Amino acid sequence: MDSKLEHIAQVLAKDGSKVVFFVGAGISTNCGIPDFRSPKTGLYSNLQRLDLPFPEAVFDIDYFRENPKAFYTLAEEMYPGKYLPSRFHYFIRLCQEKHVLKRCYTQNIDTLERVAGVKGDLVVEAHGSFTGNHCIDCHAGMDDETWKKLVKKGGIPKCPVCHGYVKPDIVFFGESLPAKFFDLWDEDSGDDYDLAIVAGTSLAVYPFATLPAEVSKSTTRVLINKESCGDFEENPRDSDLLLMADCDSTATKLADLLGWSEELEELIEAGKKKLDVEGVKVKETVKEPPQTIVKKDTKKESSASPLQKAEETAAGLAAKVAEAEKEKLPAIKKDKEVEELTKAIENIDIKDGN
Ligand code: CNA
Repeated sequence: MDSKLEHIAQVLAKDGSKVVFFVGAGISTNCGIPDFRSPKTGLYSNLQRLDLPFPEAVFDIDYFRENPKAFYTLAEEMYPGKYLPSRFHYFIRLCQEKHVLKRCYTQNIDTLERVAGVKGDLVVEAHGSFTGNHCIDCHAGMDDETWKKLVKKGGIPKCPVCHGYVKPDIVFFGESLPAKFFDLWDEDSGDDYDLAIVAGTSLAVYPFATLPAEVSKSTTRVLINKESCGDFEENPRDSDLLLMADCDSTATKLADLLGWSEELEELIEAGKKKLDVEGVKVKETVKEPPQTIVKKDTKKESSASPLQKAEETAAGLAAKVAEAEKEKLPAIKKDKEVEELTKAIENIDIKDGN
């Protein structure tokens, strides 16, 4: 058995251990929700149908003010209630049950940590979530049911008070992160965690991406991701543990090592029963998926299509760079984004939008 996994399991099994998670879209891809930046499958590779000037525009507040339609199309597809948590979400929950979970910082807006049963005070949704909607002008609230009904009909929810657009409380590029994020990180960052588990994120969006760099030197940092990224690449520590692997298969292996497998399965089964959701797009949670190691240079080699819309692509990139230059997207690490976009463009697989 992998000695890194054994080390992680030993820490998790210890009484009084303290673990913090920093997670991103990669922990929800097995639920059927695409991430942003995975080549071919990521949202940014499949947004041609929304006719955007650059991929991030769909989550950009300035673009949204002028062209809200693209976001609402995507929001209808991504709205919570259609997806079940992944094995990894339930593993986080199990850490809570074992009293080792101190906090889970998530960039995800899908609320699947909560759906898996992680308590609200232990989850920090750094980029907000679909729980709540507000007018972008006067900030009046709108209840979820009304908002959903309007969007489902293909409409654009407008504020009954001032007629501004009403959007869910997810943080767009150009907007501030919730106060809860800053307040809790102020509190948590001084803590000596035993483990900081970073999973399913490219660590490309700031300020979230700085969190792993800010944990104390005595904390063992773990990266569970299909590729290396962020501070793990730029400022690696001797004690870092890199697992270039699927999140769910790693959860399965850790649960096996810890003797938690039965409880993990029970949580997953109970979750499925409880969430009797119409039209759930569940990819059966993986039991033994391959340990996919995606090396950066091999991604480039895969299926570059000659059918790309070169003009659109070039225009998109140029617009993206111009936007970044103007600091309109402060949260994005520019060079990395452009590099990722270039790769995504090489791998575009035009889908029919269903
Ligand atoms: P990202 O930039 O798309 O990166 C995802 C990372 O996860 C990549 O490095 C992938 O290689 C990796 N990955 C994908 N699937 C797996 C897997 N099964 N196992 C291990 N690794 C995997 O996404 P980030 O979260 O880093 O970017 C932050 C953005 C994404 C936030 O603003 C989110 O709001 C936004 N986002 C959220 C969701 C969601 O809520 N589910 C979906 C799409 C985007």
